[in-house]
Amino acid sequence: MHDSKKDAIFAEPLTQVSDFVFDQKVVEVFPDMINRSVPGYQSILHGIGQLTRRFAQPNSKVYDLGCSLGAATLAMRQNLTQVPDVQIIAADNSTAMVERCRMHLEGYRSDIPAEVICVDIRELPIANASVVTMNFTMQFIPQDERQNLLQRIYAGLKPGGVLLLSEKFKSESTEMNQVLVDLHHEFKRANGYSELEISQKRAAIENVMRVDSLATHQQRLHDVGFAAVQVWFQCYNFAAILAVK
Ligand code: GEK
Repeated sequence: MHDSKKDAIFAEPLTQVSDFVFDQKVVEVFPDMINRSVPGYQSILHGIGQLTRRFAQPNSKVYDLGCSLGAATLAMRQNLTQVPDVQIIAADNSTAMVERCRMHLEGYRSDIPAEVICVDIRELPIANASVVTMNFTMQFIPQDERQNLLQRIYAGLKPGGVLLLSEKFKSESTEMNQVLVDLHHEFKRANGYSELEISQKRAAIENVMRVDSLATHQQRLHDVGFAAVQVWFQCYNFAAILAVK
């Protein structure tokens, strides 16, 4: 399913667990990490491809914000072959990710131009866009800046353009949230992560990844002006939303 080194970053006991960073060590194991940690990751990538095929417009730009190694970029690019004059912009603020992403994209032949930019997506100009993908990136943006970023994405989209937003979320009910969290941890255990790995990863990511409820995401999307907002995938506490301008 994926070809990458096994993630064992949190396999050994650490005296102090530092905040999670997207560095070289993470780049080396990233495909394995995300496939074993995010339920439905491959299905979501497939859906991003399908939705891109449906909503991409001629003479427009397609963005992948927080592209990591370019998995969503590739899924989109494969589905843009019939769209004239389309250009892909992939962005990430981790230099290690961006370097590997460029190498990765070069490994696949395509006539569709794709530029990989090392930038904080809060600073990236967005214009003439028909599809903007944020596949598990919004969760790393400070919560009080999410509305602003969405406003800029909305302003940069053409009429009929879409935002494809995938996120880990929390349930508004404490009880139900615990059910979803437990199911997710069972999923990780079934994929070979130990209790120690699960708990150390959790401690590392706690301060850098803040999750909202699905209702909060949906409300924000409506507030910035999106005409239609639809959850098109959910597995446990992971979901993907389609928002149409
Ligand atoms: C995939 N979309 O495989 N600006 C730019 N990039 C950022 C920022 C920021 N402010 N904050 C975080 N990132 C990918 C997976 S991973 C999801 C996305 C995860 C980047 C960060 O460097 C990392 O590469 C990515 O967002 C999140 O489809 O690891 O859970």
